[in-house]
Amino acid sequence: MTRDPLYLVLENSAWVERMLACGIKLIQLRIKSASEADLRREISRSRDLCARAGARFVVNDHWRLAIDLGCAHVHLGQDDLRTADLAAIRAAGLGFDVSTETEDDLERALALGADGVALQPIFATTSKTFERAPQGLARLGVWRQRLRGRPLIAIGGVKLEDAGAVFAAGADCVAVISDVTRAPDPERRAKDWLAATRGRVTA
Ligand code: TZP
Ligand code: MG
Repeated sequence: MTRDPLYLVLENSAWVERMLACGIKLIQLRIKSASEADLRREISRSRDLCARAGARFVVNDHWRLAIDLGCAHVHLGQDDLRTADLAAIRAAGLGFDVSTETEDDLERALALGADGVALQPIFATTSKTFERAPQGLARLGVWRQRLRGRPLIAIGGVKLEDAGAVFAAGADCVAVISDVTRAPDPERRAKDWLAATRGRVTA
């Protein structure tokens, strides 16, 4: 899929609606704990909101529901890869991105033909727990070389003030949670991100 350089990772459809209203064009719905009924409702609603706004919509983790609900793209972690049926995902016409931390993860993502690869976490973050130290910017350059033209997503601890350096280090796309959703004025921050990233050419 064509990437927008700015990728917001959001925890419910209310956030999706708010951020679409700001002009965000690439959104991941990341719900870690909910009943199947709630998941179905949130995924369907977010899918429809994104479609109406002309935004790309990515479902984190829940690849079976993403297939069932006619979504176009999923994001899978290394744990998800242990159980995900990639043939079924492909057969249903979905694309998939994969999270990576190590060289082994990267090799796996490449071997599986991931459509995009996320490197995590670039900087320290409180939005997700990691055992390893943050990757740092130089590691993005290593991933860039190995991925060739495949899209590279930078995620974890990235603030608007870092965006230029993160793109310069090789990222095509920056995925963000807290710098927008925990900003004093999330709408203002989303718009500032859009202004800073508009016009970037991405993979
Ligand atoms: N996956 C890797 S790092 C991360 C996720 C969901 C957290 C990103 O959140 P923040 O607040 O932008 O660091
Ligand atoms: Mg996952």
